Amino acid sequence: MRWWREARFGMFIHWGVYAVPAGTYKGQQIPGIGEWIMNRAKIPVAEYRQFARSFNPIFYDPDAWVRLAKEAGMKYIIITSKHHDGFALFDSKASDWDVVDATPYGRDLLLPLAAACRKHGIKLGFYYSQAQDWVNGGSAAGGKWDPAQQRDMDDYIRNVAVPQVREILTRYGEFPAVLWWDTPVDMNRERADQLIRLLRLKPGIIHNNRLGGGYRGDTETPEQYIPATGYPDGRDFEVCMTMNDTWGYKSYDQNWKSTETLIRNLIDIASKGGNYLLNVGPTADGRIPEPSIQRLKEIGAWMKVNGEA
Ligand code: FUL
Repeated sequence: MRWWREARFGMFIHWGVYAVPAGTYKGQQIPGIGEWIMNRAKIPVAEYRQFARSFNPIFYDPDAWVRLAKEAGMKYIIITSKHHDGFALFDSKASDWDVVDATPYGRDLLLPLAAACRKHGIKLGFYYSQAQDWVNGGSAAGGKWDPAQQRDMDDYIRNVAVPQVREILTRYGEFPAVLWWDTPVDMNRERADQLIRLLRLKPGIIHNNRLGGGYRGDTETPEQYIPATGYPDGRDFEVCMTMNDTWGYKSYDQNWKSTETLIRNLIDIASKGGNYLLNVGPTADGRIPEPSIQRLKEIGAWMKVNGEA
């Protein structure tokens, strides 16, 4: 845990096909977090898949993203290799619902990010939604809404989640340094065991407390709030937080926290021994929203004066 404890500050990246509708479906602004739009608006699988045709991140500049993080004083990046909508940012052999098979862009998005992180000395971790998968037959919070989702969950775990986690653990050199599980809906010991076993492929990998099946993982993950104190037994913790009110890009969410608030949060969390994982939600054409860039640059300027060299 040494590098992670010293890191204190990381960048969360929520990026996927949900950046195409960007919060609006059939002319309606859908309430809630943007990456949940498929679930919130009950969009049928076939229809949601069509969004991938417009996912074409031609402005994607992973080197610039990593420099932005580094200049803000961040020491690591966690990116959504696959979120609840099941869309993989890598070339998966276990599903055609990925950036290579389903989008005009057609290239693995994680490979150049791993290369940029390596070059700049930033650690890279992967978020992977192991339980919820609304396209490949995983679980769905609140129930399923399309007959196309009726695949058996054990079949999904065995034939999608397990091979995909193996893929992301073995293709990116020394990365991922972190496996960030999420929302253990319908996870049990047997399902979790199949996934945890794979972590042997990456000795020293850090994983969080969201796998399910009774596993506690290495880190606590308070979401959108800062705990009043540190955790009992000195459990490591990482506060994840949005800069506005969504993780995945929403075109009309302009409820940005001030830079001052973000810096105070970082200080508060660090004073309690935790890490701050601050989110950006890039657009479907591959840009980090300007208000996020501005804030990260301002944090960087503060870091230069007040941070560790
Ligand atoms: C939650 C997810 O459901 C959100 O979409 C987001 O990824 C957040 C960090 O974790 O539980």
